[in-house]
Amino acid sequence: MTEKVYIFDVDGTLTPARQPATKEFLTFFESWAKEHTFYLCSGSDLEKIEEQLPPDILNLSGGIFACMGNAFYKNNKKVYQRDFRPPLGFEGFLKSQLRSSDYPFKTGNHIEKRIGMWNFSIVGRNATLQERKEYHTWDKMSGERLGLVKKIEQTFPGVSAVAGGEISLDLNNPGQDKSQVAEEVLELHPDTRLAFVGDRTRPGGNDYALSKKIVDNRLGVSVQTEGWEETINILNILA
Ligand code: M1P
Repeated sequence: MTEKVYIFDVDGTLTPARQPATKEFLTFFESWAKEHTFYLCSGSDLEKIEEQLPPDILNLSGGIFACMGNAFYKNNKKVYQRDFRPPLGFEGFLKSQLRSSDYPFKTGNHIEKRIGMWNFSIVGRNATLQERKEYHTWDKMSGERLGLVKKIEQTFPGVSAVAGGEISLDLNNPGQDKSQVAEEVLELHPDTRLAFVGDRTRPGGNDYALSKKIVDNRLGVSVQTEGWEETINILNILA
């Protein structure tokens, strides 16, 4: 039988958004991970992934694709990194969007420069869990982030924007998104089928590009999850 290699998004898939994995999930996943080949693929940087998943899980993975696949770590070493080339005037544009936003409450750390991507948040990455929840609710009503995605892509064709998690946008050069992870994993495991699980696999989400690549190119399956509880059910079915 052809080997199956799993790829997991982290926030909203293995853990609650921006929080550590729950005890219940770890109890299940620690034994699952010993019997399967898997990689992690997050919009976050390695530092944040390490806050959310314990070292034994990270060490059992084949590797960690951080920053939308723009940095890859294996055996505690960085294997590669790809850089983001922002167009002229891009940072100024983001700052002007921040000033003109109708959302009144700003917490600081609005443009986080990561390897191969920037993360932009109107409420700011210093938001507490409560502040994050409030912005997320407001954003769902106002459609602010989706409006920003359109504006950015119209003004700067050299930038791709997705409303990744709850409060921010992930920004990168076209193609330097999670879709690049499919090729990287297949290079390490030729002749395998991929099984991707993510919570933002629909258009506009930051798992969409990878999900689409797997489905369009018949590389395996892509499954949408609504959270870590459902991920456990999915893995019990896919096994
Ligand atoms: O992994 C999902 C997303 O998690 C965070 O999003 P937010 O803070 O908006 O909930 C960010 O780290 C983002 O880059 C990432 O894609």
